[in-house]
Amino acid sequence: MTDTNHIKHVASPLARQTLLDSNLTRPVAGKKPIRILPWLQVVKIGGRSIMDRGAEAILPIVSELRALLPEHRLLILTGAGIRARHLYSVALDLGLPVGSLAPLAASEAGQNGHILATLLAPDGVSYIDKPTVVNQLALHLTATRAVVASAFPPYHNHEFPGARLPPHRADVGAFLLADALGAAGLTFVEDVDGIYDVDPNAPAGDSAILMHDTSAAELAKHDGTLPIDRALIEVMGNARHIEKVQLVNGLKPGKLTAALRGQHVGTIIKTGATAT
Ligand code: GWN
Ligand code: ATP
Repeated sequence: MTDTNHIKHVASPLARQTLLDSNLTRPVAGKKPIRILPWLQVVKIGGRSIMDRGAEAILPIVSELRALLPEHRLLILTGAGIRARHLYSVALDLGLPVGSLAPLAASEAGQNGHILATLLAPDGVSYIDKPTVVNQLALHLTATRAVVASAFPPYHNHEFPGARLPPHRADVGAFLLADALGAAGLTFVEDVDGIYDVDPNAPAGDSAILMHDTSAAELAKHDGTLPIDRALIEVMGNARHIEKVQLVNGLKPGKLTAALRGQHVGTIIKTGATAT
């Protein structure tokens, strides 16, 4: 009889509390999470800014990634690009909800990943699907130096309905993964030298000023356009491990390599995570 009671009443410090009261949950949930893959470098390759440009932009990046393999173990994530934007316009015209748009766009990020992985296949690099990223990344990165996956997060029908376009896109997905894994770093590879005060490719972009350093808090106050998903700003503000990310120009050979070697060659964005 006593035994049955023990089994039914599993001892847990959270058993009798509401999980919404942070004063009660803090003693249990306040601990910093462990770093699952502290040696991992995550690299997000822009869909529109790199992959859509074809051979001219992709082949130099492939050479650079290939040369980096002896130095780093990489999770290479790809964004969606122009095909997703076309999908958005067709689907919006038809009145599809945001939860239907999210997986359509995500699949385009996956297609870019397949392209990149195919080019890196002779170096032992393969595309791995999301369940494999979640369950077997350590196994794969013990067998080989790098893998490629889709950067898009799998929100699908759970995508937040506040806007018609999915707010959680490839940049957010890449950051969420890197932070959850406690990776050593995250680098965004795009077609600009970093984040400017205004879009350098806009009509008045000639006088745009490059920000060498910025923070999630500063970007939250920025009114204009940005080369990263807006939702990434809030996600970075609540980061647990990744203290900074760097955005570099993948059209300039050597920038990605320098960034992975810890050099400041683009815009460094400080997140809300602290070292302790
Ligand atoms: O298809 O390229 O993973 O890794 O968000 O879901 O829309 O799926 O709906 O493991 O689960 O197109 O089929 O596709 O890109 O996302 O994948 O080749 O269920 O390996 O089956 O979370 O790859 O795909 O698009 O990433 O981003 O079969 Mo794809 Mo994506 Mo593959 Mo994945 Mo979505 Mo799965 Mo999924 Mo769907
Ligand atoms: P995805 O992976 O989602 O397809 P991406 O990572 O390739 O996207 P884009 O969305 O194309 O990136 O963002 C890069 C573009 O952002 C640049 O080419 C630039 O024109 C534009 N941009 C807008 N505002 C700014 C800004 N303030 N600073 C720098 N670039 C900006």
